[in-house]
Amino acid sequence: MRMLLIVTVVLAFAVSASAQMTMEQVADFEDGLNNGDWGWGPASADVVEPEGGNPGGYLGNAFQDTYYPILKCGWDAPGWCGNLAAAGASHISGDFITIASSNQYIGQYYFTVLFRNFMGTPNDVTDDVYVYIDPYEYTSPGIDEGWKHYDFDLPFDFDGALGELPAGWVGGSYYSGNATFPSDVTFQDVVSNVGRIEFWYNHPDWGAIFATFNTGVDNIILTMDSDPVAVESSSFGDLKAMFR
Ligand SMILES: [Ca+2]
Ligand SMILES: [Ca+2]
Repeated sequence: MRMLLIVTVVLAFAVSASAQMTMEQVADFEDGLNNGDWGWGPASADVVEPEGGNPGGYLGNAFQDTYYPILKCGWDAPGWCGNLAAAGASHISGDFITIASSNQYIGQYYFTVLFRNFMGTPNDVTDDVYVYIDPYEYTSPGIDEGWKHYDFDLPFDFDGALGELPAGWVGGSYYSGNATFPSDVTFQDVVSNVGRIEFWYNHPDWGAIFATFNTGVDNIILTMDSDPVAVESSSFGDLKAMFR
């Protein structure tokens, strides 16, 4: 009995110690909640369904007429955006499903996660800078493939020079192109000022045919050391403007 008590105390300590080391931001779409304000758009078609997820509730959108789905969190979504480097973000994962699509080849398209710095102007894409994981390693969930799990490591402690990216990462901007990271920006400039996280069902540098999509997502989990500190998303753009 005494041994059992000791074991219980040690276990309780171990659990509380590990809980202090990492934290997770979770969107599991239970109880009708959408933590992070995720959606594909149009917003009216983004629906938290109570059943059919992996498990339980999930976010679905059965009315997408587009080239390919892109799931986005809300602008500067609390807990998901801001200074993800300082927060020690190390991992993001999620479960995705393609319930139906008129593009039967969607499962052969590449899949990736993209982190965007709005440079202070969410309504103007021409100054945005972004980085994403080399999409050639992952393909999108195909029709009838069911729930597909994705798991991405985030090397957000990478401290590179201007224009430099960690191995396996690609960057882009409006003017340099979707697969050319600008030479006047660092990786840290982007990951320390994330305004939106986006999951792409295609290589960001590729076109696609126009099609219909019915998609779902569940269990988006961002692993960090601490909550991200919200940053004034205009700060980097303003600073830069001062030196132009
Ligand atoms: Ca769920
Ligand atoms: Ca912008």
